[in-house]
Formats: sequence, C-alpha cells, structure tokens
Amino acid sequence: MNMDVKLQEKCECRTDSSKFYNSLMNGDFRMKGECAVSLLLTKLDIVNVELSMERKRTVIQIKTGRLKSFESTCKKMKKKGLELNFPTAVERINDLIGVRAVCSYVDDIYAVADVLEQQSDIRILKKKDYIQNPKNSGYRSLHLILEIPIVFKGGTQWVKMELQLRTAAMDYWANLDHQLRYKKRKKESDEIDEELRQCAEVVDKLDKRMLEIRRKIDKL
Ligand code: 0O2
Repeated sequence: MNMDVKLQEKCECRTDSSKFYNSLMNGDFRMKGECAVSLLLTKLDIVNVELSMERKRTVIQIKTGRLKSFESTCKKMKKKGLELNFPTAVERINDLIGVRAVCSYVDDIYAVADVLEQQSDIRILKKKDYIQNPKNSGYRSLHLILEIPIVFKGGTQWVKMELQLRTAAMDYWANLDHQLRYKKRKKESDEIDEELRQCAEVVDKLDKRMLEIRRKIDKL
C-alpha cells in the first residue's frame, strides 16, 4: 500500500474522499501551491538582502515552505465543523499553502511585514498579530494571510497563502509545543498547558531582553 492511500484511509473522509484528495494533492492546486511557495521564498530572499544591508546583520535566519498534508487539512476542517470538500478547503483553510520565516529580533518581523505590504504584487487579506495578542496557549507569531499572482495556463491567478513570521525563540517554543501537544494526556493537560504558557512568557522576556541589548549596542 503506498503512502497516499494510507493517508486517505487515515483521514476518514467518507464522501467523495478520493475526489477531494486528488484535487488537493494531485491537481493544478498543488502545482500552483508549489509555485506560490517558491515565489514567496524568493521574495523573502530579496527582502532579506535589502534589510540585512540596511541593518548590517542577518534579518531572516531561516525560511521554510510547505503544502498542508491531506490528513492535517481534514483534521483542521473537522475541528472547524466544515464539510470535507475541495472548494470549502480552499475558501476556509488559509494555511493550505504556508511559508515560515524566522527573524533575528521582534522588530525585524514587523520590518519584513512592512516591506511585503508595500509590494504591488502582494495582496494582504488578513494580519493576525499573535505577538501583540498572544493566543491562550502562549503562542506568538505574526501571521499574514496574503495572495500572490501566479501566471498559469495563460492567465493570472491570485493564490492565497499564510506567512508566519517569528523569532528563533518563538519558533523554538512553537516547535516543542507542537510536539508535546500530540503526546500529552487529558489528565495532566491543564497543568501542562499552564507550564507551556509560562515557558512562552520566558521566551517573550528573552526576546525583549535581546532586543534591548541589540539597541544598546546599536547606539555605541
Ligand atoms: P499545523 O500543524 O502547524 O499546520 P483562521 O481560520 O485563519 O482564522 P486558523 O488557521 O484556524 O485561523 O488558526 P491560527 O490560530 O491562525 O493558526 C494557524 C497556525 O498557527 C496553526 O496551524 C499553527 O501552525 C500555528 N499555531 C496557532 N496556534 C498555535 C499554538 O498554540 N501552538 C503552536 N505550536 N502553533 C500554533 P495548524 O493547522 O493548527 O497546525
């Protein structure tokens, strides 16, 4: 049994499952998604060069991109109470196509977002500032839901995607939180959630302190 079939079975999508799966994983959508990821990663490279020259240090440390798996898409749609089909997924799940950029300092995150927002070939649909307004879990990052144009089959199509901008410290917390979330048992869940929230506070303090140190050095 190949991997794709296994994922389909695991997903428990009863109606039209293979049609939904093929539209998401094998059709034009996937092709456009891969192009959109490459395009945004390239745009981030250019922003990084511009800001890094200006600030005389590296602004974006790491960039990654991915298309959401079928399994994870179904899971998220079920959680949101959505019908499992392709048009609903494209309309309602903003991070089917996602890019993440890890920046050196918190102010770099906003600088990168500002430069992208000024570009005529990027449409910002939604900005979710989980740094100013962290989630209950303690999660911090700046999310931009945006559209970029892909010229495909003779026409221009605006493709929606999510860009997550965060510091290395926020990324460290989010990665461990993500791992632990799947491992924790219901019984100890509240206690562990509280511990993770406290760790997120520590991470926030660390980011603020590193920024202060950098500002002191900038003034020298
Ligand atoms: P995965 O496995 O990372 O892909 P929206 O419909 O746009 O209003 P959405 O997309 O339901 O809102 O949720 P939100 O809160 O904007 O979060 C989108 C993504 O942010 C998540 O995708 C995670 O990647 C990340 N995220 C949000 N909250 C947390 C958190 O508490 N901990 C961690 N580690 N990551 C978080 P997915 O699909 O949930 O997960």
